[in-house]
Amino acid sequence: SGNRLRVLVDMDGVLADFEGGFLKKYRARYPDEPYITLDDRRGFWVSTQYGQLRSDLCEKAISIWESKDFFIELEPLPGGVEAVKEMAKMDNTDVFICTSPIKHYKHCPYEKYAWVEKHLGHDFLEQVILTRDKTLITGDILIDDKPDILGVEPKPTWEHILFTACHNKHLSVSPSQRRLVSWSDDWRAILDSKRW
Ligand code: UMP
Repeated sequence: SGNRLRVLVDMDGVLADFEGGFLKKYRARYPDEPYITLDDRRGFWVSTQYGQLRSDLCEKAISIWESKDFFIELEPLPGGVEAVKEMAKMDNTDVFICTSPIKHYKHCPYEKYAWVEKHLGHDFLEQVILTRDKTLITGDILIDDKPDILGVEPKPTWEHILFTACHNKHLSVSPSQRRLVSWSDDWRAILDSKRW
């Protein structure tokens, strides 16, 4: 493992369409309530923006992803599953899925494993890391759509590659922050830039 590349890949917003799945189920459950189009999404926290729209919509939003079958029914984002499978087959490359479960644990952790099994296969369950603190996980690269990834470790080992999502596309990030615009973007070059 000494000179192998370790890639950590986030799940919601990177492999699984959390935002699209949320909006579809929110509109079905609350057809008479206002909503935020994906084009108007700003900020990582859906619940915060819905709470700003009207205070009671914060808990209505939360009720959607706390429901049974929310996480398992998320559609894969274009090219993500294929990219992860290809990465995993590359020489000297280890891929882990690094995802934060919600604290309402009745369905989410189970369904995250079930999603990986369904889309990447049973053997890929070996690669799943559930953690609320990604700064504790050692890796060379973390591909994640959350702009600020903080935790108890002030100097994480990984370079955060910001995966573009509806909520972060307008953000001007620091010049040193690299982005992956989609899975059609050149993720292979980003991996190669970290090899030695
Ligand atoms: N999540 C919330 N509130 C929101 C948006 C997302 O709790 O407003 C949850 C969904 C995911 C987790 O389980 O946060 C995000 O995890 P990562 O993508 O950071 O792994």
